[in-house]
Amino acid sequence: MAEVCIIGMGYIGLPTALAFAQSGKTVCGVDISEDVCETINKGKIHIVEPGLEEVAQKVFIQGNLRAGTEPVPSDCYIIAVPTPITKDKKADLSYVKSAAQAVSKVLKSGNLVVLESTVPPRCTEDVLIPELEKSGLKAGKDFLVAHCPERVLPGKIMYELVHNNRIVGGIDEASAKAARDLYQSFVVGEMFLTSATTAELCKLMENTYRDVNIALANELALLSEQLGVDAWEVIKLANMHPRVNLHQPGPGVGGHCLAVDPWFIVEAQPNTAHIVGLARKTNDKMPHHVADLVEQNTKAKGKVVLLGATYKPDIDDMRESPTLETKEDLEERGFDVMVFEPHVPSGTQSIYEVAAGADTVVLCVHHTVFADIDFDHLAKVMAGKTILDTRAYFDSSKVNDAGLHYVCLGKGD
Ligand code: SAJ
Repeated sequence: MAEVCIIGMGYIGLPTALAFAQSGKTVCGVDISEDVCETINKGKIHIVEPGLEEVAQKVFIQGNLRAGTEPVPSDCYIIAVPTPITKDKKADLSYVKSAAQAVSKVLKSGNLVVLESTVPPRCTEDVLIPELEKSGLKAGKDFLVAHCPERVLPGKIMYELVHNNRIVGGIDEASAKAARDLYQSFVVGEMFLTSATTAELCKLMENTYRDVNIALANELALLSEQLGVDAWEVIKLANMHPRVNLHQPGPGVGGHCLAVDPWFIVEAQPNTAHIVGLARKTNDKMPHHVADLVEQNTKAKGKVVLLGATYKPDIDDMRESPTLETKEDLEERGFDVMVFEPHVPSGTQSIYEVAAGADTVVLCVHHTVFADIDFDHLAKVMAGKTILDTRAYFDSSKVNDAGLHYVCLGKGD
C-alpha cells in the first residue's frame, strides 16, 4: 500500500515521485522497464537533470520510494507516460490507455486518478475515464479524476516542479480540489482550478503559442533573405515596441513538446486549426531551408559539418532534432555530412578534426562551447570557406577576418 502511485518513471514521473517522497509521502514508482525499476530500487537514478541526484540521495535514505512494474493499491494514482505522435501526425495514446488499464485493476472507491501527460482535448473524459471504469467503478461517483498537465522546462525541472503555477483540471469540483490538496504537499506555486478539458487545451495552447510565434519569426527570416534585410535587426528593433515580442528564427523547432503538441489540436479540429497547422509546417520546412542555404553557398557537393544536434542549446536531448533532418536532406542531395555534438559524445575528435577538409561548417545549435571556436584554426583545416550561422551567434567580423565567408540565416545581402 502506498499513498501515491506514479505510472511512468521518465523525465516527469521520476522527479514528481521524488518530490512527493521528499515531502514525506510513501510513493510507488511504476515503469514497464525492469531495468529502470531495478536502478531506482538500488538507490540510483537513470535520468540526467540538474539537481535530481541530490534530491534522490535524500529520498533514498528516507526509504519511502519503491519501484515496480505494476501499480500497487494506493490512495492516488498519477499517470505520467509519453504521448508520442504517429507518422501521420496523430496522438499515440497507447501508453495512456495501458497505464489506465493497469490502474483500473487496483482502483478502489475513494481513490483519485491524475493524468499529467500532455494529451489531445477531451482525452481525460473520452479515453482515460472509460479505461478506468473497466474497474466497475464510476468516475465522479466512486472515484475522482483530474488532469494536471506538467509544464516544467527540461534543464530546470526540479525548480519549476516546485515553483511553477499549476493548472488543476477536475472532472468535477471535488476532483479538482482533491488534486490541488495532493500537489500542495510540495508545490509552492499557485494552483488554478478548472475543468479537465480546459486544462488539456491550456497546456496545448501554451506550446502552440510558442510554436506559432517561432513560425512567424522563421517566415520573417525567409522574407528578409528575399528582401535584402537583416531579420535579426528587425526583431531587435521591433521588440523595442512595448507590446511586441517577436521570437527567434532558427534551423527548425525540435523537442518532444513544441514539435508535437500543436498536432493534437489539429487532429481534434482539422477544419478550424489553420494557423496552428501552418505554423507546424512552416517550422518543419526550416531544416530543408538550411540545406538550401548550404547548396546555394557551395560550388561542389563536398563535405559539410553540422555543429550541434540536440534540440536546443546546452542539453543532451536529441528528440525531433532539426539537425538530423538537415543531415538527411543534404545526404539525399549528394553531400558528405558529419555532425559534431559535444553534449552527446560519440568519439574523442575535436571540432577541428571533424571539420578537416570541409567545404561548409553550419552552426545548428548555439551551445555555449561554440562561442570559443578559433576561426583561424578552422580556416586552416577547412577545404572551403563557408560558415553558415543559423542562429546569428557568431561574430561575423571574426569569421571574415579569418578569411572565411560568413553567411547567416535570415540576413539578406
Ligand atoms: N526555439 C526557436 N526560437 C525561439 C525559441 C525556441 O527556434 O525563439 C526552438 C528551440 O531551439 C527548440 C524548440 O524551439 O528547438 C523548443 O524549445 P523551447 O525552449 O521553446 O521549449 P521546450 O520544448 O524545451 O519546453 C516547452 C516549454 N513550453 C513553453 O515554454 C510554453 C516548457 O515549459 C514545457 O513544459 C515543455 O515545452 C513541455 O514539456 O511541454
